[in-house]
This record gives sequence, C-alpha cells and structure tokens, in this order.
Amino acid sequence: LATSAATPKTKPTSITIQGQTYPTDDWTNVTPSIQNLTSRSLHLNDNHPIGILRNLIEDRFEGLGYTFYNDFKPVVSTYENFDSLGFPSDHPGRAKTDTYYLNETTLLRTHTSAHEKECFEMCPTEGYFISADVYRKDEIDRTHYPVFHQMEGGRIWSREKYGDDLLTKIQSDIEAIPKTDLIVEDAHPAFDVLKNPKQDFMTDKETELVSQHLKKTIELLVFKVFEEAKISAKLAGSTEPYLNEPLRVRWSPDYFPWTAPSWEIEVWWKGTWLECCGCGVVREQVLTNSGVKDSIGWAFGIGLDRIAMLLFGIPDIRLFWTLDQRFAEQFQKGKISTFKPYSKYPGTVRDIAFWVPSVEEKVHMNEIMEVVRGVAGDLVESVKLIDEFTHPKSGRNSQCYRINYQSMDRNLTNEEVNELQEQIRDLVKSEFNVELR
Ligand code: FA5
Ligand code: MG
Repeated sequence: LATSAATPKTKPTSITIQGQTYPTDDWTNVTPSIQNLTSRSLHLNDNHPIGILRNLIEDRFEGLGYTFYNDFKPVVSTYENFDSLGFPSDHPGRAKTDTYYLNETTLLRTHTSAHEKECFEMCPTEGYFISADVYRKDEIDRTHYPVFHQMEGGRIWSREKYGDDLLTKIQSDIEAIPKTDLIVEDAHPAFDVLKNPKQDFMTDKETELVSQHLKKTIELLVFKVFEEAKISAKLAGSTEPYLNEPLRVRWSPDYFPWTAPSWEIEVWWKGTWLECCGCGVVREQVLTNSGVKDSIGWAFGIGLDRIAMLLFGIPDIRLFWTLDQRFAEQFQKGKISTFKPYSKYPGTVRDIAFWVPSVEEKVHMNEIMEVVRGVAGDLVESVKLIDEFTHPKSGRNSQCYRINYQSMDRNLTNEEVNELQEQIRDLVKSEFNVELR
C-alpha cells in the first residue's frame, strides 16, 4: 500500500461539522467539499431513491421486533469505527488514503458498523436497523462516490433471559420470518471449521440457529426489494423474461474482524451476480465492548446506492446528489419509478501527467482523486489512471490520469474546463511536489 507524501499546505486549526468543532492534526484530510455533503441526509428524504428504498425495507420489517435508527451523526471516533470491532492496527481500511479523518481520534464513519457498539448497548428491542451515509476515499467513476449509504441490521438473544428455552426461542423466531420464493444456493454449511470457523463461546447448535435466522432475515430483505423492482418494471410495461423467473441468490463465506462465521450474499440480476451485503455472527468481543452480557446474535450491512441505481434505472451515482429539479420531480414516496434522463451533456477529456519527485516518494491514486474532487466536484464524471511506469535508469515513477469533465445538469464551456484543469495542475504540482509533464 503506497502512502502519500502529501501534506496540504493550508490546513485550518479546526474543522466544524454539524455544530461540533474538532481540532486538526497530522491526520486531518477531510476537504470542504466532503464536509458539505455531511448535511445532505439523502436517506431521510422520502421522495429520493435512497429514502424510498430505506422506507421499503423498513416497512417490511415493521412489527418484527426491530428499532429503526436513522439519524446517527456521521462523525464517530476511531475507536467506534475500527477498534471496538477488532480491526487490527495495521488494517488497510485505517489508512489516510482510504478514510476521511477529522483528526487522529475522530473520523467520518466508513460503515454503519461503527454504531454496532452503541446499538447493542442501548437498543430497547432485540433487533435494530441503522441507515446512514458512510464515507470512503475512493476512485471517481459512475458507480463510485465518496459518500454512499448503508443499512445495518443487528439482533441478539440473551442466554440469561431465555435460559433453557434459548434454542426453542430462536427456532420459533426463525419460523416467524415470512417465507420467500427465492432460489437459494448455499453450498456452505452454517460454519466450516477450517475456512469459516465458529466461535468457542457458542455451541454448534447456537451458531447453527443464529446463522439460519440471519440468512432468512437477509433473504426476506432481498426478496422484498427485488420482487418490488420486478413488479414496477412490469407495471411500466416491460416484458423482459427475467421478470417472470424466480429470483436467485447465493451465499459465500466472507471475513470481517467482528463476526464469525461470516458470509456475503449476491443476487442474480440481469445476467450478473450483484454483491449486496456482508454479514455474520457477532463476535464475543463486540458484545463485551457493548456491555452486553451472556448473549449471542448476528449483524449485517447492506449497501443501498448500487441497489437503488438498479431499481430506479439511474446510470450515474452522481445523480443522487444533484439539486436539479428535473431529477427530484421524478421520484415519489413509496414508488419505484424508472429514471428518464433529461438530457445528456457532452463530456470532454483532459490528461495530466507527472514525475514523482524521488524514488522514495509515492503518490497514491486516491490523493489525486481527492484533488480533482476538491476543484471540480460533480463536474467530473471519471478519473482514470491510464499510464504508469518507472524510468529504468532513474527509478522515478511517472503517472498519467485522464479526467472526463461532464456535468449531469448543463453544458460545460471549454474555458471553464481549461480553468478547472489549470487549477488541478497547480494543486497537484504544489501539494505533491511533482514535475508536470
Ligand atoms: C461493510 O461495510 C461491513 N460493515 C458490512 C457488515 C456489517 C459485515 C455487519 C458484517 C456485519 P463492505 O465494505 O463489504 O462491508 O460493504 C458492505 C456493502 O456496502 C457492500 O456489499 C456494497 O453493497 C456496499 N458498498 C461497499 N463499498 C461501496 C462503494 N464504494 N460504493 C457503493 N456501495 C458500496
Ligand atoms: Mg465486501
């Protein structure tokens, strides 16, 4: 993993987000454009695709013993996001190139699992759902945006409360989950001693039943969402054959530091397997850190944006963030409608190439993405590293990026694009001390 030598030249001494002020330090890397996005709360807008999808799922689980949390603030501690979940100290997700830090001990959550500890701690029901915006430094293209949305689910059973009836209770909770007509491929047993081990503090039978409850719950969620998508496609007049075929999903083993065993589920949708959701049986350490004694349970985290793009026919993830009325007016609470593009504005590309100053220094791709985002924001459709090589004699590294400028909402002029490109060149040169080519 390459680490960047970049230190922004002008860093404020403090940053204020949602009324809270945080002192900055060597870790600070949140930019003003990212700070602005923390106030949007798309998942709370009932007439926005992300909010519509959230409501659809919540409605399905209403009355099944869950509390819904939708307004946890995006700033959490490094402890909550990583340590409380058992992330090792050298986990790549902690890098400054991947995570937005306010300072060493405070960051913008990278996943809704950051709230598992407090939910297990305070939730009045046995289960909960959290929906929230999450932040990750990433590449720029049609399916990646530095902010996206996750829905997290969690559920626990207390051994103390149920005593000898624990297994009977979980079994009856499994039977209470509404049945689905999914075709489920699950080649793997509830746990696999070698590849996906269970935890010692749970018996085989407990692990088996908690896993079954988890899988049936996620299957219900996926079934609800994708059946709804089929119904609205049919209502809109589509006669494509997949609309009459049963929905297929498959389970594969996965790994997360805070669950064991762990899985991911994929859905077969229009000819490809779509990664939807990670999940598993909660590790003892998370429950202990939450002050929950002698309990067992599960957790999952599902990404909402890519699913919403499919359901609503949205071709570019930036559209979720546009303030253009022509986007907003197409969506209403409770309805999955198909997006009608209002116009396609032409794109225009510019390349930027440079030599990294010395053999020892590296420039991480995500840092270039961040500079482009800071200058041009949503006027950039994608940035691609199109060429990288190392000079055979000097050993110096050269990189070339292609930036595609294209607005979702209007035409860009050549002058405007040249101006943005010039600003990006200046910043890349001054921040990374590179030699532009
Ligand atoms: C997680 O974030 C875990 N917190 C999920 C979890 C929760 C596991 C609880 C176990 C227990 P992951 O990074 O794989 O895992 O992301 C989960 C989902 O978020 C993915 O399946 C995907 O649907 C979505 N997702 C991940 N990265 C992006 C991205 N850059 N853009 C849009 N969606 C994304
Ligand atoms: Mg994953």
